[in-house]
Amino acid sequence: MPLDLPADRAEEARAILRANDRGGYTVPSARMYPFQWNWDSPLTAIGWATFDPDRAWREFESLVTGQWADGMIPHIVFHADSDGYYPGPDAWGTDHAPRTSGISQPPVAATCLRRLVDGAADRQAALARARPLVVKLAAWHRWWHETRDPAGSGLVAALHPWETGRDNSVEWDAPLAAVEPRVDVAALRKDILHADPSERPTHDYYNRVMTIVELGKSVGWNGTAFFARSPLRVCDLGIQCLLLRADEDLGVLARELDLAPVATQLAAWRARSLEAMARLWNPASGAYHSLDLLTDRLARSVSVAAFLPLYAGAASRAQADTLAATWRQAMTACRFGTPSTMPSIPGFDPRRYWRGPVWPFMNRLVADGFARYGFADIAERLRRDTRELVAQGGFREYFDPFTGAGLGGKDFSWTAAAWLVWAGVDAA
Ligand code: 9WN
Repeated sequence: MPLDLPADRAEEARAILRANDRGGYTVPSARMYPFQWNWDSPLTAIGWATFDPDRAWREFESLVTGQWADGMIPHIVFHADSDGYYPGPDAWGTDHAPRTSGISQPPVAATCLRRLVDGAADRQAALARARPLVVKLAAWHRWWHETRDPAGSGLVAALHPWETGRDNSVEWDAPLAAVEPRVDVAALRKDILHADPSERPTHDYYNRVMTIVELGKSVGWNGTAFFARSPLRVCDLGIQCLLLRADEDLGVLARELDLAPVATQLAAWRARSLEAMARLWNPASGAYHSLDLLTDRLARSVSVAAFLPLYAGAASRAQADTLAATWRQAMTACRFGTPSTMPSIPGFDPRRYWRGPVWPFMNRLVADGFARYGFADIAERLRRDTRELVAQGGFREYFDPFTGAGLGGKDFSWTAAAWLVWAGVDAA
């Protein structure tokens, strides 16, 4: 049955991107997140590309101005001052112009860049514009594969829950329990002024994650020292899979640009990471999991990242079938897919940040993965669910998987982009 959609949703989505534009970069949400975020930015750029391709390119070009000498592209670039967010630049205490945070975020940029090139009217001009970006993104991928995997195990490490982008996921409860809080930042928080506290992490969580920031600061944000000393070191299934996919996509661009050594290096990293994926599979749960690299324990939680091995092309046929069954099982409890944590997991909460709610942009990635393995029905179900969520709840940050209620920030950039490139587009 066709949905009864307001005719102007696409125009509303474009208006959100324009309103969140700060001149070359897009803030995720005007009041709540007033800077440029690493993984929001390319996922938003592909939305810009549907009506203003030049603006899409500038989104990438502004993001890489935050790149550090060691290759890292930080999770926030503070291009301009704003007092609406904590932790701001002073709390991070990094030494870079423009000012940045000290950690990274999931590497989706190369995949989005490939999409931009593939959609360009003039491919040769697009490749020429992509060249400096490809070189910079390859340096960032090197940072993941070397600084964050010094032993060359094929599993890259996140040192802070915010690096995973699924900041408050149940997956990080056990690793964070081992981080002794050494600061009290409750009075400094601004997120709970913009969103209902019951939809946000606890004070105890903030004290622990800011303790990790203090540790990073104490070692001068030196990548090697931070890796060695961080009290939290996890292989996040999300980063691992998004990097696998991004290595593949960056490799395609590098080959076309005659950057043969870069392409060869990317293929070698990808092969090593693919092989290491076996360590993340648990046949008993029928899913992949994140791994605590300090204790060598797989997370018990099954999160939305469990389906990203499909997006990465890392699952076998049999594993893909098992993952489809796992997804269908979770959906017997939910009206809207995909919950960020499966409802059967202790700690699941349908309204709290990354512990249950649905993120529209994440649905697009999961749907892409299922489609890649031939599950067109799941992909289409996800598109329709996302369409309905946004149609009835607006361009919110996240949604309750039971009721569909819109939660978190409003007028969200990557939700608008997911509409423009996917959820609001009629199926072929
Ligand atoms: C910390 C901007 C970001 C997203 C993350 C999401 C949330 C920040 C926060 O907002 O994280 O990076 O302060 O909660 O969890 O995925 O990139 O939209």
